[in-house]
Amino acid sequence: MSADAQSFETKVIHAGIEPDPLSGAVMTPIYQTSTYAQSSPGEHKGYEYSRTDNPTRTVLQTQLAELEQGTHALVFSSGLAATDAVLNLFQSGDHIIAGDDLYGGTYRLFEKVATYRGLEFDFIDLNNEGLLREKIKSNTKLIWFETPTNPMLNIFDIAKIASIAKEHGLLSVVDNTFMSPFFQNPLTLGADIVMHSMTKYINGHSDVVMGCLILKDREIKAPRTTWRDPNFAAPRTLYSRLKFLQNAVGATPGPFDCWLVLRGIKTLAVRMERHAQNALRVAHFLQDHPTVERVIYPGLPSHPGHDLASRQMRGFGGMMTFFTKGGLDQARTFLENLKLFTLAESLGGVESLIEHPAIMTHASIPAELRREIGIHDNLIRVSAGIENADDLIADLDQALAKI
Ligand code: P1T
Repeated sequence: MSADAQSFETKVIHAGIEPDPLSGAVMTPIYQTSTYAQSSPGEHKGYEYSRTDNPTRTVLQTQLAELEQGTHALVFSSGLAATDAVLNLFQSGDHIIAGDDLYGGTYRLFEKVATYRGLEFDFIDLNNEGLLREKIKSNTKLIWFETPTNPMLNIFDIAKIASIAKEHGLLSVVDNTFMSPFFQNPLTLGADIVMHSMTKYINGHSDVVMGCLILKDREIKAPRTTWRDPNFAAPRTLYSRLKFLQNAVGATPGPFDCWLVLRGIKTLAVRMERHAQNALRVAHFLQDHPTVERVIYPGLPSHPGHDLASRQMRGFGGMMTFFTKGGLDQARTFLENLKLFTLAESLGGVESLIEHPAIMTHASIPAELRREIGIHDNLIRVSAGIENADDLIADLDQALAKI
């Protein structure tokens, strides 16, 4: 059976995984080495130095490419390092259009670091096609977005945005962290690159920080060259350019972390199913609760993006946000009284996490902009874990009663 014909549940166990050629080990070994012996200068078994390549990392990259239906994947030492590799494709004066709701750290990287390097940004509602077309300028190179977005869970139309990008010769990148490849595959909808914070669902156990880029390789236009060495031929395909950057910049994960993710991926399908089941139960409970003002979960028909989400996603995931009645004091009281949910940044682990975006994950977004996006002081974000849903609801119920 070809790998393409296999179902996702089979791929997470088998895709890219072969018994170790040296020993027959069924589980991928941790090649805990920084360097590799050469028999003569330049003669080696395909590995020279672990920043450049490592066999444990290679297996992980092969598997990720298959899960997202891409041809190539590259892993980085965090989601933000993966994002930065994409930014490094561009140079001063280039313009990027980004969705108007992003993880706070991504916004900070764009606004505080990349802007300093001379890149220009517009953050817009990408569902407003007229506005998107209006913002595309002669120096625009990229459209970057999350869907569902963090933390407001807005849904953007991947196929439509990717086709507008193609029309204008722009790259499109989807941060697919909230869905994982189990529920959504942006490459099949026309996106050029999928980015994941693997710190979240892909690893799934809150014990690794890592990111990746997955793509279908193609020729890209070489950017205006600023290389001092006229003999340096900049890699011409998207993958070779990003692979060059992965090694040249060097934000690569170690082999043990790669192995932990390989282990975590094996349960991705069963975890995602349970995350989504629990999230729907919790969303219904919160929606009916008298101290809750509004729940935002793409799986609820009341979500404005529910129909689009039903078309482009295969499930609704484990993330939701809701507004408590009252303000910061009430939200704080609720969060301080939870016993099972852990108050912590991050998401997508087997354990349920909860957080306050305005003070925690999205604090780096200026207060005025936060309010425009909808990140008010009574907004709470929930990452539903895979525990028993009744236990989760009982915990939320007792803490809401304290408000
Ligand atoms: O934390 P890191 O692995 O560098 O990934 C950054 C990142 C990128 N994209 C999305 C959608 C994310 O949610 C994140 C990280 N987010 C959190 C830590 C959080 O609690 O939202």
